[in-house]
Amino acid sequence: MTLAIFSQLGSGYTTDKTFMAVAGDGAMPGDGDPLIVSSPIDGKDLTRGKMASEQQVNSVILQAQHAFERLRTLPAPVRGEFVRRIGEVAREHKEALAEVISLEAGKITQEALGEVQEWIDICDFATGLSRQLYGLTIASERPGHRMMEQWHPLGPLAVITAFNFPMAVWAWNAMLGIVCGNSIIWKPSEKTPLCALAVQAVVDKVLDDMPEIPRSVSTVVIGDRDTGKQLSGDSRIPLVSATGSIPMGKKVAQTVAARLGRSLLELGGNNAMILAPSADLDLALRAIVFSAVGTAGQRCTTLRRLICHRSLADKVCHRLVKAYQTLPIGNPRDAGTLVGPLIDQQSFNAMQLALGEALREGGQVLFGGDQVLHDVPAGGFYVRPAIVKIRHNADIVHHETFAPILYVMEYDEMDEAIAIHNEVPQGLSSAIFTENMREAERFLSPAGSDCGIANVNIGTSGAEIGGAFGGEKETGGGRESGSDAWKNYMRRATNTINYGGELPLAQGIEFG
Ligand code: UN1
Repeated sequence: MTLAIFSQLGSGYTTDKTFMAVAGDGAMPGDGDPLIVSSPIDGKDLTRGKMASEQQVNSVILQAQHAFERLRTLPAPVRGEFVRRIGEVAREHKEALAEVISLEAGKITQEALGEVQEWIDICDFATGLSRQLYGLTIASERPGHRMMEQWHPLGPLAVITAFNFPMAVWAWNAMLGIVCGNSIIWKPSEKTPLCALAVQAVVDKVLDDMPEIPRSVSTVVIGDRDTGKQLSGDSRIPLVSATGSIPMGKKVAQTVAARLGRSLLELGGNNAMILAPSADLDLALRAIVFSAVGTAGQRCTTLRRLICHRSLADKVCHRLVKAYQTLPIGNPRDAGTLVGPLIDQQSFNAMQLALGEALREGGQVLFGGDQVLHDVPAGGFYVRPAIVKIRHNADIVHHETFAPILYVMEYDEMDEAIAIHNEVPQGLSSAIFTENMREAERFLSPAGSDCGIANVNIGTSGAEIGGAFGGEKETGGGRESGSDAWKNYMRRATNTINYGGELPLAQGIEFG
């Protein structure tokens, strides 16, 4: 199918029939296994072709290595200018880029536009950062000596991304990674290759105007888990940044660790909100609905557990059910729709299995969970988001199901709420709604939420790019995007310089 973004940018990465499996420098159709890509909106094919073969991926790595050798010597602000211009082109084509996200990932238009905005924002952030890759100077214990640290580029980076943020997560990694002097090899989810190709078309457009940047600065390879495994196992790639499920992350981590490489992992969440008796319920309700049903429950930051004070539970459940009853579910491209489709049938099946499991474990479905078959495009998997009242320690509650299921559980004391909050293996995002300053501070304290993101009076999803994004425990420990996450993409060199005429040894050692 013909998408506006490719014609607007004059890119040949897709035709009516097929797609390129290597995009960027040396673009070519794939030699590997076949791939059919369909839209979650109506199940219709968007494109089909072949994925990149092992050999093709190998030559991409080689090219990325050469590009890195050039990039690392370019001044960081020049790399920043490149990224700034990528942001400009993304701005110009925001609607057309969002259209690809809606078609391929099923996001409603507002959220698809928001995702492109997240990419644009990180370009701005990274551009500023390109003049702020600071190291420290350190007081030396030796006379006539100076110590300092420098941050140097790392090498070609592999970026493995998931279907649910098919542009922004690449951008967090690549915009920072490039400013830090690295080349990027991107393996997007095989469910969203067109998003990656559209992004590459934007990069190409800027490359045409900036011959000083090596063309293999960022390359897309369309592949499946075998490509992921190949990239993870290749010691020419010092860092593999992977976003996706916990089982996928464990595989990547083990393969990368076996060669003592670095991995940056952003895996599953099982995000909770504590709703305290003093909470502003009108605000909380809005936050719950956006966090729990936004992106049809397919964000790693989606609200999955509501830990509600017993005194509020009935009222909150009642109001939530009312709100869920009016949610517009349907074609994500229609104005007004708030809940689009699940990504595919597998995802629908996983949701049904989880709901069955919840019932077996004594849960009570207060609303939804069923498939929506009327007033939605045929061929897609549309569901009514579910609200399930269940005990906090039911097994299913401790698993991430990538679908809109909100488990509601009750607590009596704040100690108990925090214990329930922290008892799951994942540790990405968290929130408390309270007007009580002590409770809020306690939630944010070392003895409070054990997550990488902890919020007060806002929901669990929809983080800004300026903060470091990521989480603890099985979420993988990585931090991407804002704050000092850039340090992940660089290597630190400690330098000691002797400007004196003596050679004093550290620790006062006399030698000879
Ligand atoms: C993800 O789901 O992988 O905080 C990322 C958020 C978004 C990013 C989610 N800014 O919900």
